[in-house]
Amino acid sequence: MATIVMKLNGIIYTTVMRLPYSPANKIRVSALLVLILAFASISSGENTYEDNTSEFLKREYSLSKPYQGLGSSSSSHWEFMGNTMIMPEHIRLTPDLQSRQGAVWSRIPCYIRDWELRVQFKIHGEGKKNLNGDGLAIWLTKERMQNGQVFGNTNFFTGLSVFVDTYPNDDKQHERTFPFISAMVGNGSVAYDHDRDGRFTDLGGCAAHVRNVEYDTFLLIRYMKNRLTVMMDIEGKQEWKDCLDIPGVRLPQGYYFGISSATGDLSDNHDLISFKLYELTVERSPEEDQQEITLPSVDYRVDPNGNSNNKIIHSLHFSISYFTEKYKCLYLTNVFFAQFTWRMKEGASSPPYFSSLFPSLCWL
Ligand SMILES: *[C@@H]1O[C@H](CO)[C@@H](O)[C@H](O)[C@H]1NC(C)=O
Ligand SMILES: *[C@@H]1O[C@H](CO)[C@@H](O)[C@H](O)[C@H]1NC(C)=O
Ligand SMILES: [Ca+2]
Repeated sequence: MATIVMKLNGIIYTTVMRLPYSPANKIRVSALLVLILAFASISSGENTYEDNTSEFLKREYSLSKPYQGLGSSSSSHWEFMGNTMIMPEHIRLTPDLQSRQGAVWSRIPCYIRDWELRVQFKIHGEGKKNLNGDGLAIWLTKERMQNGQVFGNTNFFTGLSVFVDTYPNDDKQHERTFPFISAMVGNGSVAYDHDRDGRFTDLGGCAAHVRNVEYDTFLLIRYMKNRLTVMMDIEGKQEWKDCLDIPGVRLPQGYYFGISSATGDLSDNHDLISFKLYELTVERSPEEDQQEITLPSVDYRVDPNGNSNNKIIHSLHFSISYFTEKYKCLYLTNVFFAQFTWRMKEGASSPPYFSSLFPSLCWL
């Protein structure tokens, strides 16, 4: 791919040299450059994950039909609590009744550094849209088997959670459509604010139409090289759609996986169908291997009150810097983005060929 890009760049270079300056020529050159960028991102998108990553299902951290590893004996890998009911086809965390809570928790602390979790779940009930609640949460935390106000788990938790929030508690804000998937990293001293749907502490998220749908709904959570990615397959198309992608998420080892759910005045059936953890094998440098993390944290969090333009710029920045990191031109891209951000702030429209030039140069 790099050679193709190099060749294309060569063609452009000669074309630019030969063509007399005119607006039409300028457009042609811009179009070519945009094409190169498209090429570059397609190939890098494949490479980042497929190249040197192999995955293995870890049975001790997984749960699937007929849920044999789940029980109260200490030899079982999973434990359940609250109103949880184990059925042949699913684990019902809560029935479609008011004020119920249920959860299942792994008994084994997890020391896998890079992993991917695929959860199949089903949320369904009698209530009309927005007259149902509250949703479910997937956890990797220091605490386990506790009751509480955060989707059936304790508040001030320490670790990672991914919420599938089906009820808009904070109805003053209309910028979110529910159900809404979001993620949070807690360090034990930060509260999840249920009345505000956690928007002051979340790392972002996406709307996800997962309730009362006839097809299977899946969530994918990947934690690889301190990068948290959440994707979903909820439209019956057997393909993952992006929801959230955050670098610089630091999680300690030895935490517990779990999934919990709660209903309040409003309710739903919250069913877990399968929970599958895959270990990802990732190459690391010796320095990366030595990093010891003691408290969960996130290097960078987008300000929820910031305007959406900034959010787009930041997520663009992160994806591009991730791709280019591999090719050692992070610095160039950062300079370019500083300029780009500045231009956007000033209200100037950035010429498209300019924005595509830098990332494609990085590929040479
Ligand atoms: C993948 O990793 C293996 C060792 O883990 C190494 O020998 C191989 O060269 C790597 N392949 C690529 C394409 O980086
Ligand atoms: C926990 O996170 C909050 C918010 O990011 C921060 O203000 C606080 O200092 C952190 N606590 C510790 C013990 O690091
Ligand atoms: Ca809510």
